[in-house]
Order: sequence, then structure tokens, then C-alpha cells
Amino acid sequence: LSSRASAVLGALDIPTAREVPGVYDGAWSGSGEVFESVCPTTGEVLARVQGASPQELQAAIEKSREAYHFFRSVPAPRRGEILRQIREALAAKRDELGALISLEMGKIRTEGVGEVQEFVDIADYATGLSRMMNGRVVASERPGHSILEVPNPLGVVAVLSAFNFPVAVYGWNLALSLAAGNATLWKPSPTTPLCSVAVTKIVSSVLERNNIPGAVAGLVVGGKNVGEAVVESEHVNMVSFTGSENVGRQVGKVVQSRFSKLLLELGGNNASIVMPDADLSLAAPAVFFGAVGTAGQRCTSTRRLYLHQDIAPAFLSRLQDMYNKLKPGDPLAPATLFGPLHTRAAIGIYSSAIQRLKNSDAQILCGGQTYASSELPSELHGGNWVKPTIAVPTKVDLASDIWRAETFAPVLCVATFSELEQAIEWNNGVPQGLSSSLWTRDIRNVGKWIGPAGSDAGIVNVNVGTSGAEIGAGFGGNKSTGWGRESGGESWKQYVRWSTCTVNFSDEAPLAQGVNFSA
Ligand code: UN1
Repeated sequence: LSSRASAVLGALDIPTAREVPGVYDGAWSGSGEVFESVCPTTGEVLARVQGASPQELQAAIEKSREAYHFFRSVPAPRRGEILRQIREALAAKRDELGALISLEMGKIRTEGVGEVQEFVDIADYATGLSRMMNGRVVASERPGHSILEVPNPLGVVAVLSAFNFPVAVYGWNLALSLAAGNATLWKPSPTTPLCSVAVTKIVSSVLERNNIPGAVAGLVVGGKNVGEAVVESEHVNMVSFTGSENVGRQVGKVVQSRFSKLLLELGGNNASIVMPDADLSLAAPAVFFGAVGTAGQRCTSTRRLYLHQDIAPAFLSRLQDMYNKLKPGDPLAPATLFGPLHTRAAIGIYSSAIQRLKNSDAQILCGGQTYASSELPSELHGGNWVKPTIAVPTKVDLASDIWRAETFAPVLCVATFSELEQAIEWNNGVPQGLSSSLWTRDIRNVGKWIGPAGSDAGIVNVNVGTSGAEIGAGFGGNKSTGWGRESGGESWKQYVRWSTCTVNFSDEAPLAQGVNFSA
């Protein structure tokens, strides 16, 4: 192992001499499929992680059920205290975990650390929430009656997370699910298994110290078949899935057919719109971060840019300047802003999007190809490097995959408009509906944008880019993004089973609506 990698893994006590166990249900095991964790920056194999065999998976689900039966009776504020300790344990390893995310996923260090911070933040939030998960008392129409709406723990919540946020998205789900009194079972992306092992070690040490069954936060590393078995299991009461629209459609069908709860966070195809009155010195760097930050691999990355014709040339020249200065580098190095794509396969996805653009005579303003090895420092030769791209297609054809498809890579498509209404129509004219952003200082534009005829995305920003949401509000998208909401806002209400309890305190037993059923 390189010294670069062993320093990061060593700081988190991840032993790499032999296969790393990838299953935790109170004890560590793993005798199923073996997954290589490959560093996207160098191509180095970091470790081999052994996932769940079918028997181990069923045992883990069984352990989760037992853990739920115990945990549901622990008072919610006591559960909040466990979350507070998890928060402290994560914060103590913030830099180490951030570096591991950077090493294994490929995002730059400040974003890796930011992701751990996102987990810390939601743990704070859920600690408070544990004293505020209030039900309601509803006025009854009958004398001496009360109606209560009671949030009860739900059961086993399965979290299937994606490679691009290998820690934070699990954190959003675990924190709310744990506050709600559930057992959570995590099936992470098989390409970021070390992040999930490291996080589970930290969380489980807190659980064990408090004599809480470890399976309250279980882990099953695995591939497609493990994912399918989790989604199909009748012992799983809610499935929270983050990933592609295609897989999400399958997950949705299965979960729906067995009437379990479902939370989907699928594709984003997010647009920024820049009006002529916008402050370009704020808008340009924000679009730059949205489009090339995380190498274009956030669900919230900016993929479409609609520029008012009056400012389009000035805006594009600012943006091109920033693109031209961007240098690929090791994401662990503090000065790097642009890291690799996560997998080899992603290079193919990038290249076919570029080919599609070229075939349609789009103008390529920046990038449009992979790096030649002569353009890269030798230690990066084994990594997955593509040039961040700005393209101007010949027209906005919303039926074409150029505008419709989510390409998980740093490819930005640009078009110009003259009326805001036109730009909003383009913003809304795609299947996905995750994030959107308008740049303007005119309050009338803001009113249009956030109102009934405005953006139909779940996230509707003003003078803020498409990516980088805080945890306090609900996070999620509409339409083919799946309508799920995670993190803050009302999201916690999905992780409970609601009981509507009509209680009669009186000596009579009248029927509702005045129905008379006396013989
Ligand atoms: C994702 O890309 O899956 O708003 C989640 C953001 C982050 C979360 C993105 N806080 O970009």
C-alpha cells in the first residue's frame, strides 16, 4: 500500500493485510462476495472488503428486527443522547474520515470533511428532534372524546446509498431513523465499502458503550443481489434508496408491491438561470462550483445553464477563465479543486455524452476530452481523469438526451434566452426535478420563480447555486427524482408509523357523524 493510502487508513484503524469484514450486526463478519476498494485518483487497490453471504444477510435482517424490538422501548430523549454521543465520536474523527472519503470516493478534501460535518449537523438536529417528535391532539366532535395522532417507531429501515455521498446520505437517514426508534440496516455502494466500515465502527462503538444492540445500526456490504434481497425482505419496513432513475424504478416497484414505505432520491438534471440584472461576480463562481465541484458527481450538480442574451458573452468569458485555470490534482492535496471521476466506467459515460454533443454539432467551449497522460503528473496516471466541459448545443431540444439525460460527470450545457418565462419552461421541461437556481436582484423575478408558475424542482434557490444544501430543510426532488424528502423539514415523519387513537373518556358511546344504531 502507498504511504499516501496507509496514512489515511491507519488513522482509522482499518486493517488491510487481509479481507476487511463488511458485515456488522452486533458482531463483524463477511464471507460473501469480495469487493475491491479502488482509489479513483491513482487506480491503487486500497483494500478488499468481504460482503454478506445470503445467510449472513438474512441473519443481519433478523438481528435488526430483534434490535428494533429492544430499541423501540428506549425513550426518545434517551435515543437522542445516543445520537449526541455519535455526533461527538464523528466530530473527533472529522478530518480522518474526511480524508478517507477523499481517498476512496475521489472528492476533494474540504468536501470530504464537509460531508462528515453534514453527518455531525444532522446528528445535532436529530438530538434536538428526539425531544420534539410531537404528535397532535385533535378536537373530537363527540363529548368526552379525544383524538391523538401518535408517532410510533416503524421497524427496520434499510438505507441503500450511492458512491457520491458515501457518508452524509447514510447520516441523514440514520439520525432520523435512530431518533424515531428504529433499527437501520445500511447497504452502501460496493465501490465505497471502506467509508461504510469506518463509519459503522464509530457508530457501533457508541452503541456498545451504551449497551444498545449493535444491530440498531447494521451494515451489509454487497452487490446487486444483496441490494435486491434487502429491498424484497418482508422484514424491512422502509427502504430509503439513493441512486439512478433506472434502479429506483425497480426498487419502487418491489417496495410498492409489498406495501412497505419508500423514500427515493434519484437523478438530478439541475439548471441555473442567470438574468441580466444578476451580480455576475457572485453567479459565475457559483455556477463554476455547481458544475465542476465534486467533478460533477453530485445529484445536485449544475448540468444546464440558461443565460440571458444580454449577459451571455460576458458570463461565458468569466466562466471559461475559471475552467481554463482548473488543474486536475490529488484530491487529498489541500490546493486541489478538481479530482477524478469515481470509476473507470464513468469515463465511458462522460465520453458518450461528449460524442452525443459532437454528433449534434454542439460547440465545445472547454474540455470535451479525457486528459492525455502527458497532461497529468505521473502519480495520477492510474486515475479516472476527464476534462470539465462547457458545450453550447445548437438548440434547446428537450426531447434530446443532451438536455434530458443526467450525465454524472462535469459536462455543462449552455443556451441563451430573452424572457424568464422561456428559461423556466426549459428548466421544467425535463423528467427530473431535484435542484434549480435563479440569479437575479429583481424581486419580481423571484416571485415568478418560487411561485405556482415557477421552478417545479424540489430545491428552488435564488442567488444560491444548485448544490450544497444545508441539513435543516427537507432535501429532495420531484418528478423522476422520486418525490423523496430527507434530512430536515418534515422528513422525520416518514420514519415513524402514525397511530390515530380515538379515546372515549365518557360514560356514553356515541357514533361519529351522529349515526344512530340503537335497536
Ligand atoms: C447528493 O448529491 O446525493 O446539496 C446529495 C448538496 C449536498 C447533498 C447532495 N448537501 O449538494
